[in-house]
Amino acid sequence: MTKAIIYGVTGQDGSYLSELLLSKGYTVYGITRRSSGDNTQRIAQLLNKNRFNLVQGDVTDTGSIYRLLNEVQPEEVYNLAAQSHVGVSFKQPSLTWAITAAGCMNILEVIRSMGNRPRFYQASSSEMFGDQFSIENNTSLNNVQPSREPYQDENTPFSPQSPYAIAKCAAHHSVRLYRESYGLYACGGILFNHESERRGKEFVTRKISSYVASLHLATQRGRSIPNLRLGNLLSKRDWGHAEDYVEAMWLMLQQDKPQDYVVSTGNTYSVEEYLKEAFRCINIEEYMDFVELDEHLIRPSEVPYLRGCSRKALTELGWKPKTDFQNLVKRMVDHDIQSYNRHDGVITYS
Ligand code: NDP
Ligand code: GDR
Repeated sequence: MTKAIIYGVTGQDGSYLSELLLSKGYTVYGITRRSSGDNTQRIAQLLNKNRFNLVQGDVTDTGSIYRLLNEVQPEEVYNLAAQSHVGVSFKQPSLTWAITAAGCMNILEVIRSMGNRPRFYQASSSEMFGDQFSIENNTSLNNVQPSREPYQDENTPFSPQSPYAIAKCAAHHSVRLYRESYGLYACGGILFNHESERRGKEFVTRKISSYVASLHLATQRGRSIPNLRLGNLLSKRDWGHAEDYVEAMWLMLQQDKPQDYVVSTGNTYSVEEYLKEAFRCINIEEYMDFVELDEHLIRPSEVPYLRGCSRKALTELGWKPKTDFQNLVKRMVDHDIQSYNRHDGVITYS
């Protein structure tokens, strides 16, 4: 039976990846850091499954990584642990570095020291591209449609624009270095934004979908609620669904040769377009009547445009996204409306 360790199991991706690996017959060791409160809402449905084990650990603590990996002797290790909020990384840069950059190095070092080395997946990010993009005539992103729009792929240079992105670049380069210097089977999945019904509420898509749900409920009850405060509405993101993206993580570790891959939909939309689409789900066209721009939510530096080209993942991994933008927004808004209705104003992750 294949054993996998997942750092970051309590997060959005950790929960979907656990479900995927369990469905493939794996035994999963999900690592959670010590918390004074319950941080297992996204994996509540897995806690009493036979092949799922929740174990305490932390990527900043190398000794615990060493003991755990040597005790479990897994075939695969997925590092999804991070301080993953770009805005927060400007306020807590050292913590972001310790978890997001050094945490990856800590795991790599332990794997390097092992006799039976597990395969390693690192959650790299499109944020590493920053303000860089490539242009090429007649590019076919995801081999779906011809296009002349700028895009990012495995050959686009990195130009990180936040402490978070700097930390992710350091981790990504560490993965490459350990692969090339020590022969580790280690891959960096350069994933573009992926969202879901389990997305953290502080990320813009979930912030909007949960607001729209609460507005819908309030209107039905004849009440009003304060406006939604947002920062930059102009930035463009390539948004997919997390459930599709964890499959690409797994596929990367099943190849003959370890490599890095871009994972994306190939389509880009502005934050304002997401906003518009979300309000459309509750039949409101005049969405700006409910929005206030808050300059405190504007970041010191922004990533203006992300649109990934996943041709390599498509041709080599056979991976393809299944959920398009309109479907993603609808799924998130519908889920939040149902969740508000069921739990009387409380939003859930399942
Ligand atoms: P989340 O923020 O939802 O999850 C992050 C996870 O890391 C949580 O389980 C968190 O635990 C855990 N964690 C934080 N600090 C530590 C630590 N010191 N030791 C162990 N675990 C820790 O992120 P996502 O699921 O959205 O993303 C997964 C990974 O993919 C992250 O590394 C993220 O940076 C990266 N990524 C995400 C993208 C996206 O669009 N979602 C795109 C590209 C990359 P706790 O629950 O206790 O906070
Ligand atoms: P991002 O996601 O920074 O792309 O990082 P986020 O949802 O935080 O921001 C997307 C864009 O929306 C703008 N924005 C706001 N963002 C937030 N969070 N809150 C707001 O109120 C708001 N208003 C406008 C932002 O400025 C930005 O342009 C995500 C994370 O999951 C990372 O971990 C991951 O690596 C990248 O995606 C790919």
